[in-house]
Amino acid sequence: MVKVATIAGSDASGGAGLEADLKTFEEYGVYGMTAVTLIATMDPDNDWTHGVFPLDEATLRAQLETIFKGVGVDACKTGMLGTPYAVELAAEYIKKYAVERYVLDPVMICKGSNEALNPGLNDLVAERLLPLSLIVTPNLFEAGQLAGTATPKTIEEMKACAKKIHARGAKNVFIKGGSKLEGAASAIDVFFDGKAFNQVESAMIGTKWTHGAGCTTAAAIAAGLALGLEPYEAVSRAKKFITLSLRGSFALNRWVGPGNPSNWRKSFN
Ligand code: PXL
Repeated sequence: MVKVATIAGSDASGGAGLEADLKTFEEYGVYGMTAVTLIATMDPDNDWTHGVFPLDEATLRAQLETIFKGVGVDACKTGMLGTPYAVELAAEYIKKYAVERYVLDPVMICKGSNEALNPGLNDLVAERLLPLSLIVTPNLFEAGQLAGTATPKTIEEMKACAKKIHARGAKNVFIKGGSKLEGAASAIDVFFDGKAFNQVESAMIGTKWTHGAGCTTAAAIAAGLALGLEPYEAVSRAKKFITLSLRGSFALNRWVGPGNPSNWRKSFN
């Protein structure tokens, strides 16, 4: 059985974080394992305000021992890390166990909350984790932050960011969110392997229920890599997977709605 680990936060509402990762791993037919960094909650009495409850360092380390020493992985991804020690521990285990297929989802912001979760942490993530990553998957905002530029507004600016992020050590850069560029007619994401650019394109999906889309995309890429796909193949399959997932998106309540990672099954009916 092919095995994939996610080092990420738990989203109590089930749409993002490690819940989205596990659902995605299941759809890819790979075995999922989780090292929980924090638990994210949302307050229905306070306009769905997010709470973040990190697990302590020893608890995180014990989970990483279980996974990396006790079992072994074919690929792993990181999501919301939340604390400096979670960043350091993720780097330590990825290095110690020489994980080559590592996908860095540089989660900096949650949809529904519009401030960066922990701005001080972003530099540490870039320093420790970018050089270890086979693929990094920023959205437009995160790409600007990692590149040290403004948030890209055009495909050309996305490409310029991708070059800068590659220069900081990521082997492949996949910038998502081309659907949000001004005047975008389709959802164009940018992939850069250090030599050439590829645009990964899908039709625009008119939904505001996109909670967990970033997590699902990165999890799908990690699962594809674990199954032996090359980076660009894993990315283009993940793009198809997230497009189908978003086609099945739905409201959980008046604040939030996720995609549906199992929605690809309908394309065979
Ligand atoms: O979608 C980003 C994200 C990642 N991880 C966790 C989250 C969220 C957003 O809510 O809760 C745990």
